[in-house]
Amino acid sequence: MAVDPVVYGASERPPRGDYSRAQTDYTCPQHYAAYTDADHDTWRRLYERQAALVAGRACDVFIRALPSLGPSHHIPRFEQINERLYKATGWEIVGVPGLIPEVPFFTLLANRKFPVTDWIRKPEEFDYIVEPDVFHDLFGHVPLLFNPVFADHMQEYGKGGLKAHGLGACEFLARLYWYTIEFGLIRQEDGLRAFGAGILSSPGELRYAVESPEPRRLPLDIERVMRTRYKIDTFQQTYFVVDSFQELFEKTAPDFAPTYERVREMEEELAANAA
Ligand code: HBI
Ligand code: FE
Repeated sequence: MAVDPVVYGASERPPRGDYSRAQTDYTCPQHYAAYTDADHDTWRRLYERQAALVAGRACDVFIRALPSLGPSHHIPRFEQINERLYKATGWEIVGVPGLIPEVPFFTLLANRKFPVTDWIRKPEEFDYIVEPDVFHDLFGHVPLLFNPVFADHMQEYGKGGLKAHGLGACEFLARLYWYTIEFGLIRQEDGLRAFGAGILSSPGELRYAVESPEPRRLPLDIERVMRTRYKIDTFQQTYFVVDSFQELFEKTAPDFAPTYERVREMEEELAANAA
C-alpha cells in the first residue's frame, strides 16, 4: 500500500477505496475503465433525481453551473470537467480513493485542486451513503468551484486548514467546513437556498434543510459554528445562513487563532464542569 487509508470517526468497516492506487499526495487517476454499466446507470439515476429537486432549493449559482459537469447519463470524465473548470476559475479536480488525511486534503485545496473520490456507491446504497463518493463530490461540490468568489474561498480554506493543523485546531475548522461547505444555506432575494454539498447531493436533506420548520437556522457566526458539534448520520438540527458568498469569504478571512483559543477554553470548562 502506497499510503494508509483514512477513517474519520468510529466505524466498523475499513474505508472502501483502494488506497494502493494513490500517490504520496493521495491522488490517483480516475479509473474510468473500471466503471461498469451499472455504475453509469447509478450516476444517471442519482443525477436525474437530484436535478429534479434543485429548482427553488439550490442557490442560483449552483443551478447555473450544474450543466458544466457535462452530460448527465454517464459518470463524467475528470479531464473533461477540468477543461472547463480551469478556464473558469483556475481550479482542477483530482481523483482520490476516498477520504484522505487533513494535511494532504488542505494542501490540495491550497493549490486549487479539489479531491474527488472516483468510485460510485452500490445500488443498495442509492439513498444514503456515509462516505463521500463520486456523486457527492462532483454533483455536490464542483459546480460552485465555477464561481470565482466561492473558488477563492475554498483555496483560503485550504490555507487556513494548514494553519489550523499547526495549531492543533483542525476539529474546530472542520466544524466550519461542515456547516458551510457541506451544509450551508444562503438567503437569496427570492428565499432560502442551499449551497452546501452535503445538502445538494441528498434528496431528503435538500427538502428538509430548505423547507422543514424543524431545524434551527442561524445567521453565520464563526465562533458559534466552531462550538457546534455535528452528526454525520442524521439531518442537521442547525443550519447556518449567509446572505452572499462575499459574506462567507469576509467572515472566514480573519486569523482564527484567537477564536480557536476561546473555543478550546470554553470546551475545557464544559468538560471540567461535567466531570
Ligand atoms: N478527504 N476526500 C476527502 N474529502 C473531504 O471532504 C475531506 C477529506 N479529508 C479531510 C476532510 N475532508 C476534513 O478534514 C475536512 O472536513 C476538514
Ligand atoms: Fe463533501
